[in-house]
Amino acid sequence: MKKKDVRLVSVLTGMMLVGGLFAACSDEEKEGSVPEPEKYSPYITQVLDFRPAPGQFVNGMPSWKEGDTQETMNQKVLAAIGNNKKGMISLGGFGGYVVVGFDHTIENIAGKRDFRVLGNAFYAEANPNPDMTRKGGSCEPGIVMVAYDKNKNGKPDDDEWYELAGSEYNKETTMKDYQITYYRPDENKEPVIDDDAPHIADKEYIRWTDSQGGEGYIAKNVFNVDNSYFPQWISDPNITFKGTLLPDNGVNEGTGEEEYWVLYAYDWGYADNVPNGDEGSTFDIDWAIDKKGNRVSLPGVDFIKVYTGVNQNCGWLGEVSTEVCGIEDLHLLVE
Ligand SMILES: [Ca+2]
Ligand SMILES: [Ca+2]
Ligand SMILES: [Ca+2]
Repeated sequence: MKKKDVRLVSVLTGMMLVGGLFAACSDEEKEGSVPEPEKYSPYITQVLDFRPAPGQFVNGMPSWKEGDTQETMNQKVLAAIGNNKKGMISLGGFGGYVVVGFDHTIENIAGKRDFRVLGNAFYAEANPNPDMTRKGGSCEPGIVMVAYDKNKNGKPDDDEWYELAGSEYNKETTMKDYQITYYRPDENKEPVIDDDAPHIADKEYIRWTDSQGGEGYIAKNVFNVDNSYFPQWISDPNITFKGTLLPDNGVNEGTGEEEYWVLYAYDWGYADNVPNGDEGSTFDIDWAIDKKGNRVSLPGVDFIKVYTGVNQNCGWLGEVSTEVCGIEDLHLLVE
């Protein structure tokens, strides 16, 4: 009962939000003749970098074509998720990231959430595990980092980045300064089939090693066999990512031979972790912490980075990969 109530409330809240947005749009249209244009855009206006980790939707969202470079891929990402387009990009496995910017500084207003990160997370209607109280479905949490352009050079410098510490930040199950390296695959190699996993086309497709002495593979699944899972505009033989590693959030709740993956949401503070209408998709710049874990007080942010925070392969679903559909400055949107 309680769980249903909570869900109902969140659905209603979502509907109210959507309703509010529509109302705002029509109000603006009505006032079209009044010369009071918005000074700044509430949406992403620039994409500075896009470096997904290997994954089944890499080279597809956005689509890579022969001749594309980092610069043209950045433009494609902007065309997809910038300026309120609400398309979608996939960041691939752990560490894969996008860095975006705005035409103004998103203000940090005290006591208020400041921006929303749109993803494609949703809650499952059913769960074979009747005892589960956590919300889950397709939740693929990404870490959010922010940069305030303190030296006003129009760029996010290394010492200007801060992580937003979400609900898992201080837990022992979360690993700081985790590092992973993915190795470019030989696309013509003999696939390694798993007789017990009919949905896997190559279980040893893209190898990775990590800073903990671990190793594994991004598997190729039968649903996405035609595209390479390794970002094709990057010519390096391997790519390395570093960041905060969240614990695995996918659980196979299936009984018997049937796989039934539920990807659970974390409590708060992650991208692509809860549905876009939920308050949990909004962020407070006051959650920023420095590399030592100390709170920092930022007047606002000029750049935002989102990266996949989990390194997990979920059977036929494939790797957990954060998707991003847009970012909104909440203070510039009419409430
Ligand atoms: Ca704030
Ligand atoms: Ca700067
Ligand atoms: Ca997702």
